[in-house]
Amino acid sequence: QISEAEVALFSVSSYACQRRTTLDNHNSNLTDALSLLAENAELNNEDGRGVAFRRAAALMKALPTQVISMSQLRGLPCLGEHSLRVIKDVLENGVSSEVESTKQSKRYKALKILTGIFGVGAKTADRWIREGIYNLEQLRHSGQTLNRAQKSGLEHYDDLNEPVTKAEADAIGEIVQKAVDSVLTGSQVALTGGFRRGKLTGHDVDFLITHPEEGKEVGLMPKVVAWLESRGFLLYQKTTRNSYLESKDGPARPASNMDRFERCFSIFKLTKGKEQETASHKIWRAVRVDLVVSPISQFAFAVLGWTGSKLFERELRRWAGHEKNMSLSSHALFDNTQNKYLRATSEEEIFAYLGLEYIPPSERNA
Ligand code: 8DG
Ligand code: MN
Ligand code: MN
Repeated sequence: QISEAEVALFSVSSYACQRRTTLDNHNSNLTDALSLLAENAELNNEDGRGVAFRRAAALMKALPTQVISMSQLRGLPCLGEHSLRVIKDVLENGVSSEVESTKQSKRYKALKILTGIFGVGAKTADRWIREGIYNLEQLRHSGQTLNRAQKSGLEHYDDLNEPVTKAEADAIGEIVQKAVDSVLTGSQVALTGGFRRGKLTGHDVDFLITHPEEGKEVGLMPKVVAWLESRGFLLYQKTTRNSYLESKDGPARPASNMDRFERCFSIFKLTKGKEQETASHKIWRAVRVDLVVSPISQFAFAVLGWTGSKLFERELRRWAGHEKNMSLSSHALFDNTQNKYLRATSEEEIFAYLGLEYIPPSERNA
């Protein structure tokens, strides 16, 4: 038994963007439980609950040591009544009964399977479940009309649910660099998303493309896609054009958290190395890849916005709005007090404008 005096107390900032969150997590038993409940809330379109559990999980990820007693959590932010109940259950019983029953539930299992299909979100999955569809077999025989993304997602289901390795991300990076070099010399490709934060695996690979001369990047995406397509690298792609200039709600205040860059959601056909060849003798695998093109003037904001984690980004925007009266997006930072845009050419400058200590990508794993 540990006495009160021996218990280490933590002091942690309340915004995830004020904290350094590396990949080594001393409380994965607790964060796994909270993350599962967050995921379940999101799958049920309960966004408020989802964010509350995400914030609680992120706080636990940032703690420097393993939590062994509830008393250590006194005074910590971000832990609501419900999250504390889950944590207490895990500390006392090794598991959370709510997590266990969620995992076992027919609805959660079906939501996981169905949203595991690229192109299927929580709303579609819910509709299918209400029609009695709980798995891929039932979906295939249901006669449901699938869109192009969903058809492709179903076709490559196993590959797309297999984590992407860093080696695969690098191999795809080389292909993307080659495509970009071929269509516009001087273009730059940056790896963003989880791999930029140092993750060893991911659900996709995210790239940001720009050109040092403003305006040269216009129309780049269709050319890159055509290059990749003609060489058989794409199993699926959907390009959406840049809608930033036409937007009426102001560049730093997009109508949703979707940005307006020219972007391409794709599925790459990646040829496997000899060592990765499997018993199936399939010599390639499908990999989800996101490509985004940004003008150089917005590049720092785009890199910051696409590096994640999702919660870190959400917290940055909340910090900007609530604490600084600024609006941050992947395009720009607007100061509502001075009524002007704040220009930046690096992530460091953006953190400085926000009055935050610079947090490198490897410490944004909130
Ligand atoms: P993972 O793929 O390994 O699972 O993790 P990740 O790389 O962190 O997640 P992601 O889903 O690929 O998202 C990467 C970052 O991109 C994340 O910070 C959120 C951001 N992002 C989207 N969609 C959009 C969008 O439409 N606009 C902006 N600005 N950012 C987006 O995923
Ligand atoms: Mn990613
Ligand atoms: Mn992505």
